[in-house]
Amino acid sequence: MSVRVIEIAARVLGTAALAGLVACSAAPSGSPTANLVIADAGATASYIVEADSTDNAARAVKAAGGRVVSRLGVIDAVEASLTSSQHQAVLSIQGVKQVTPNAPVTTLAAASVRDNFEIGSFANNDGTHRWYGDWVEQNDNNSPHAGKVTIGWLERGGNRMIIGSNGAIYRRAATPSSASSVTVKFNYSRAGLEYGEYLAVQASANGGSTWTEVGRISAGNDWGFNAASFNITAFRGRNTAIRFVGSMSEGFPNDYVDLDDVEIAYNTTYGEGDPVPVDVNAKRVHANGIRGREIGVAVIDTGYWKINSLDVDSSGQGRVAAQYDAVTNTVVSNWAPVSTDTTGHGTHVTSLIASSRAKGPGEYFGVAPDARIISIKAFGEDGSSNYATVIRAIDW
Ligand SMILES: [Ca+2]
Ligand SMILES: [Ca+2]
Ligand SMILES: [Ca+2]
Repeated sequence: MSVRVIEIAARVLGTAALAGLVACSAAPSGSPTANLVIADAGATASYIVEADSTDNAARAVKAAGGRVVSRLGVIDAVEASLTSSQHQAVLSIQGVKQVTPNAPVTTLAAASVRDNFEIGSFANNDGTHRWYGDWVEQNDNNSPHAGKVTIGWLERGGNRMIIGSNGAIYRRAATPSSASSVTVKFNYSRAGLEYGEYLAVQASANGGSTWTEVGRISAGNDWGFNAASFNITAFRGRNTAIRFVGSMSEGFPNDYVDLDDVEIAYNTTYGEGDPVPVDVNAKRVHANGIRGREIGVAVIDTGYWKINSLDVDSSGQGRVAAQYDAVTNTVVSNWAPVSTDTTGHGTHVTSLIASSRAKGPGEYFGVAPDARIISIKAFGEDGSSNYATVIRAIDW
């Protein structure tokens, strides 16, 4: 079974470029005529016509008087130029399964990593995506329950992060290198901050090797919380990090800043089903009950992006067994998927292999919708790596 799946995966990977092309240009719709506006009955528009085979799709287009522009073998379809009446005629031809307007689409979706500090832990995840690692204290005792930095400590009000004196804390998150906007947002409340005392807000594009101040919470006293946000788009990418650094003469209970609902918000082109919103056409494999169950597939590429159709198998069970970052030689997660791929190639390949998005009863977009995924990141933003990293990836 594993050999068959791998063979099919290899065949599919050879057509990845085509699938990507279709993915970027097609907007599948449940109703074939949805989104269709043609003012002039004689005007033509571009469609993707899917049938039970590419030949039959081409025959249907010709029978309706339309023009076949290109063949899309991987999805048993053709790209076609059709008038409104030809479009209607194609829909009525037996064997035609779906006619989709070939319109450009944008799949930008809002996403975030976030911590509401409801639990006294460095590891909380309250956003749509998981942070890349836990909060890390500096100048303190590495405890969320005591010291200059505390999280969710009930004696201090609970459900918030509190920073006093010269306490500092940072956390990393992978943000898409293609994101048009990345923002750090939080609520804050100050106590005892006189002139010259402040909390610095910093960002890093290299995981915390170097920091840049992007904002500052300066002197004041607050009865409630205020909202703050700072643009950190310049620090986007797989190694984005934020840090809060105290500069106060004393700690709690004299000088401190309460922080709550700390969030890095960004937009992503990874919507549900992306980056492979087309069927790889492994229906004969699926019809035989072969879905990759009990098989682990290791993908050595640019990493993983959290998408429901990858996070879970066809029965909704978690199946991302492990993530390893060979570039930094760290285990990123076990059974708790984290976004690490900020370019998309690794996620695209993983989707071709394993997407559990349902096409129809017993049919799935990916080849092996029930396979376990082991995602190994061995290539950086620009697709480059080195011998040692790739060997480390294979070895792991
Ligand atoms: Ca502490
Ligand atoms: Ca809270
Ligand atoms: Ca003070």
